[in-house]
Amino acid sequence: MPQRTTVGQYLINRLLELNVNHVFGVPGDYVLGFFDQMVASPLKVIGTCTELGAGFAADAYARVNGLGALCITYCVGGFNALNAVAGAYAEKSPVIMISGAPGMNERKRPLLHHKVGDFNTQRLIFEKVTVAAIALENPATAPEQIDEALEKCIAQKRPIYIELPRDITGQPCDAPLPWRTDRIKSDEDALKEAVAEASAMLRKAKRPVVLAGVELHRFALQGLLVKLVEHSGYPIAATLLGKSVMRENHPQYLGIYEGGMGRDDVRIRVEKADCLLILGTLLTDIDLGVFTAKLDPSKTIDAASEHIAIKHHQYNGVQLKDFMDGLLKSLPKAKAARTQSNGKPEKSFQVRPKNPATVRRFFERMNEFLDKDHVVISDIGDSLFGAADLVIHKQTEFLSPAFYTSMGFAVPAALGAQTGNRRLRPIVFVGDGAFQMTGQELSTIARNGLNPIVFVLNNKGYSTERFINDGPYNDILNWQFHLWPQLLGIGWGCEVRTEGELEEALTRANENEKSFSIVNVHLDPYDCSRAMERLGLRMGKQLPNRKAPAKS
Ligand SMILES: Cc1ncc(C[n+]2csc(CCOP(=O)(O)OP(=O)(O)O)c2C)c(N)n1
Ligand SMILES: [Mg+2]
Repeated sequence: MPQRTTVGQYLINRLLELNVNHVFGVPGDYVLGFFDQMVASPLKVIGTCTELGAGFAADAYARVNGLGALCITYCVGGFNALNAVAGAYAEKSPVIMISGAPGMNERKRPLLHHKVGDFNTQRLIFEKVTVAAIALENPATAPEQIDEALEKCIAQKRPIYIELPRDITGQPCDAPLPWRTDRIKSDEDALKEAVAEASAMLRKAKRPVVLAGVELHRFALQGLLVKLVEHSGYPIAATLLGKSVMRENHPQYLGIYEGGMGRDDVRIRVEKADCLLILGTLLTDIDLGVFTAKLDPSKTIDAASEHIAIKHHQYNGVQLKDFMDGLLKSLPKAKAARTQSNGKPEKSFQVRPKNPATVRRFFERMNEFLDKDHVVISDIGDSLFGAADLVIHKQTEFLSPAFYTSMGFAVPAALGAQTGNRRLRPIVFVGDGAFQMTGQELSTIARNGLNPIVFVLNNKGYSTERFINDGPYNDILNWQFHLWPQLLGIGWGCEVRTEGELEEALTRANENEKSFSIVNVHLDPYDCSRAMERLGLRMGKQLPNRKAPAKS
């Protein structure tokens, strides 16, 4: 006879077995029973201010830890988290979303609170942004449904949705057997042919370059990437979404390639390559510098988890890892790898204490401030564009929603990333607009004794949009961001207007290891990063120079 457990307990056991030790979320009556089961287990429940915050936190936890989870109530909670789950889907982050639901035995009454449409509405909506959306309506089949969904989440690195009616969570079912990880195998013939074609192209090339993307991180292939690059001696660039997939002070590393938005030296090396080996990228419009990139498919090998294309030939059924392993075996070992300049400033930063803080000088200074124990988390806007030129010292230590580009990711992501790895100290770059969306998760950060340093790049509004189309709709209230510690009763904050004040803030924030620090960096609304300026220039746009909005 198989051992017995309950449906909720089965799910909890699987989470723990898969190294998900924390679940972010907000309770509600449809999910309280499952919250009680989680609290009684070794899982730690991290209550957030909003479900959106829980979603971003679970996404960042997944990026750092391999898998992440959130648990929320029906519809009012679920739809609050939808944007974060959609972002995780777009950017391939394996998030497990668990939602409570009305009990099966109460569904005869149609007008139950939180319900919208019929009892399938929430699941059907999540079907579009997950690789499996299941409702555990029958305890007998629940174990199999859970395992199938988890397998898809792990294999495709995309979110899944699990709906748990409140009267099912305590119902008996079979206990889990130990988790089996059967890796999907490549089609041998297709693999052989793909490796042979790619290897012949690369051997002939005089100026080959590797372009690495985010999937190498998601599928834990960074080690293999380093081996391949060091073996072949090829120079390597990364996409913005894949930033830090390889440590950026590696001698073969060129920098971030992002078409016309990126540094010219990197752009020229990538676009002038006579064979470009693209590995694990999504090649989004942002990665392609808003389509200013000029990549020639006839010189390109594009290998990712869902496709392999060599020039115009498509190969099906080839796993990215097997393809990279095959290349490693078939390419000759380089005599010596050429050392690249990776954009790290040679001169050390000279502080000009009285000068007003600017975006460019801020990020130049940050380049020196960053340490190997930091995880850099950028929200979108100039926080992301400016951070693109930072040099990240270790792997996997730059998180941002660089494709889906939802504002509000960074502060909750700091919660998720540091919960996933307590040894990492998050350095958060967030715009004043993005902070106003989810900054209240500082409260959850404070409650959990975390110590990120949050830099609010306060340019008094939606500057990215000012560069596209300016108008009064881009002005927002100038919050006193540095006063959050007073509101919460924990933390340390200050204002920065000059380079001298920034120095002082960096020292104090660094020393404040016990709680979060928040630095309100005042910037001119029309000041911008090099990337934003490069993009403007390449797109032939005149950068706006409107007068600053009235002080509020
Ligand atoms: C959730 C969400 N809403 C709206 C947008 C559209 N949008 C893109 S950039 C931007 C302004 C960002 O402002 P801020 O966070 O202050 O950064 P800045 O551009 O000023 O550096 C907006 C509103 C978005 N990307 N995400
Ligand atoms: Mg702003």
